[in-house]
Amino acid sequence: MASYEEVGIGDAVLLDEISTSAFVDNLRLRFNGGKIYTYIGEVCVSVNPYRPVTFYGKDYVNQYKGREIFERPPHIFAIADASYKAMKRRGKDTCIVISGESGSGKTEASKIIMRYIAAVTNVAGQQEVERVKNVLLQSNSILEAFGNAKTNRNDNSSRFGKYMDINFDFKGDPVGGHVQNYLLEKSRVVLQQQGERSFHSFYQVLFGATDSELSRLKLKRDVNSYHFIRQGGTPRVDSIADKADYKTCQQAFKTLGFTPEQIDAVWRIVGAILHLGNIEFSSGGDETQIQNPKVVKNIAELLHVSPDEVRKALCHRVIAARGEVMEKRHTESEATFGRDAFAKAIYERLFSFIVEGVNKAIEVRYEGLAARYKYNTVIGVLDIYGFEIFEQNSFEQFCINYCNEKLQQLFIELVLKQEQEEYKREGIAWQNIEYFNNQIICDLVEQPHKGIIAITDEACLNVGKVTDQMLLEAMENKLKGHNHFTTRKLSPMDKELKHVEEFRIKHYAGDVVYSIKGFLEKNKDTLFQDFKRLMYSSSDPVISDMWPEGAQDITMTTKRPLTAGTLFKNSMVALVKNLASKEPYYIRCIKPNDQKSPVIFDQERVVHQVNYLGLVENLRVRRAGFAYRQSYDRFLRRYKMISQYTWPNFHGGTDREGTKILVEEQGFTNDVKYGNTKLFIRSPQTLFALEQGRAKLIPGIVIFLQKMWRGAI
Ligand code: AOV
Ligand code: MG
Repeated sequence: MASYEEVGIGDAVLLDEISTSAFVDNLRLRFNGGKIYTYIGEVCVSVNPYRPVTFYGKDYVNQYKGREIFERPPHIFAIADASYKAMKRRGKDTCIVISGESGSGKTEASKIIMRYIAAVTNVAGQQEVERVKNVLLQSNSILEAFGNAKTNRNDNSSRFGKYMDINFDFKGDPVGGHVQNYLLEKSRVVLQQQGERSFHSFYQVLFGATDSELSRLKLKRDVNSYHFIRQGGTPRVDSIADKADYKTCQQAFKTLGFTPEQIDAVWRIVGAILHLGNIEFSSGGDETQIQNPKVVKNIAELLHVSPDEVRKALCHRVIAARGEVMEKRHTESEATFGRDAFAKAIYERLFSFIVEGVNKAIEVRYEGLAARYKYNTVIGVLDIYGFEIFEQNSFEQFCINYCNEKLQQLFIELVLKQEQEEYKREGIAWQNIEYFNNQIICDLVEQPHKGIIAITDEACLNVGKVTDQMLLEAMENKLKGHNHFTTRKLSPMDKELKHVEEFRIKHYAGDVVYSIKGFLEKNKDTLFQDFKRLMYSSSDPVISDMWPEGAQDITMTTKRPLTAGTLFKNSMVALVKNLASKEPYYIRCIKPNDQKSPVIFDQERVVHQVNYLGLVENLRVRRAGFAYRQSYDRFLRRYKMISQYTWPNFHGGTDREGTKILVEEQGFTNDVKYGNTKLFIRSPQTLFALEQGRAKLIPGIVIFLQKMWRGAI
């Protein structure tokens, strides 16, 4: 609450003026004063401090534990606590949705929330709960090792989406959980932009494994020897300790109960991918050959398959036509394409295997008490890849940015809905506030038949005949005139669209130019059957089990699998449905500058983010009706000292009546409305006055109480 704050205004609802500049000025003031959290009612805005801060320790946990949001200065702990209390006291499933652009602090926020929940639970010290908490916390280091990478926006950028449910028993202790992962950006395995890296795991093993481990993986301790991971030209990153992270990751695998055989297989697959990247093809005559058979041998040894089968799978594909099985030799470019698809697929499968392992370690075990009560509530924490714009944007950025559109849509619906419902529930009249509704952009992407995903799917049906350029033309035909979509052909005067193979989407968070190149292939996501059979043939059961579809008979016709775009869309629809069924809490993360600096507050960048996150509209909605609301009992408890009729206790009736007497005596009647269970206060000034009245009296009350305790009164 404002009166506690020494820097700026803690809850923007109390600002004198509601405007973007007033809101951002306040954020800047607070950022410069080391206050990174600011509320808009119960929404927590977090500005990335880009430096280690000291306010997450046990002392802070104690300050926020069990308290109401408005009682203490803004902090992410208060939001975590509110969500935890709603779950524990009211039996509600809740979720904490963390959003913001790449590098704004979402992943850090999700970890802080999990550590807070771990810190406030299990006072009885039960062993199983301790184990679950430990697994929940340690799972992060593995998931980040395999799913995060350095990008030009963030040294530890999440390249997958993560939604984690934490299950609680009837006492409010965590008894298990579940991780749902969303689309890993697997193209990174074979390709990185300048200044970026592949997934951390590759560098961790090269810098962290012992000499003997490396020699078993047939690897050299030299990033530049491996084509797949050297393209970005930045093998070392100051903020990343690959060697130590490798150790942490190994330890986490053990804690999570991965067997030594599984851990060994994980790193052998990572090693095999590094070797795969060095396979070179030549096409002497029309025979595509592998130039470096030694590398094939290494791959075969690591995957426990026959070298001859590796060579065959890389150079041919077996096809069944009219019941006949034939071998068809790849062209050099087909072979390179196959190799890359193979590397991406086995990494993606490995990642799913790891997520599955994490889930096995944290799934709820209904033993003992938990079995008897089976009472279970959930807190979900969503940490997903943030909105991003790169030099070159492709299918992956398209999916990531669509995901952010969906989350923004959810925010709009829920924040408005919640507010409206509260007024309705409490019997208070209310008027709508206008938002920019991004539903139109969600539709542009996901609508059946007319959306970009549907158009791309349709093009993918015509195998071999359609090119990316033709896909773009199909989009131009169907989306002509759409306010949020354009191409060079549709807007010839547009200087930004330099190439014919580009299209631009006007996202809620900014304009992004995408290159259509690779869209069809990435959507189809082809992997030749031969590789599936190869992996299934592995004599290592860990690897073979990852590829059950390799057992399938070649002559069997298979149903066309869903495309990557449609799978992603379906998973987003399911995610939003899940989140909407829970009581949501929001953390809105803001990136103060693009230099990762703890001292720069780039006004323009922040204004941009505040605008697209709709924070000022959020603030208006919160203020339009009533800045503050409080249940009658809490209100009375907090302010009863102000009135002689209510101090030290009100005996003349209900809390509502006591509240009414206090409000009338103070002359605030015209500024409040009495809801069914809560008092609604319209203007921040009233709250200020109440707070000041309280603050003035408190020193006197403290002295009074001290004297009383000492027996002086
Ligand atoms: P993101 O999750 O939002 O980006 P991160 O949580 O990875 O962003 O934050 C990026 C970096 O900012 C971290 O590695 C820290 O160095 C710093 N940082 C963020 N929050 C804090 C904090 N509360 N205290 C100290 N440092 C912080 V992305 O995953 O790229 O969308 O895809
Ligand atoms: Mg992240």
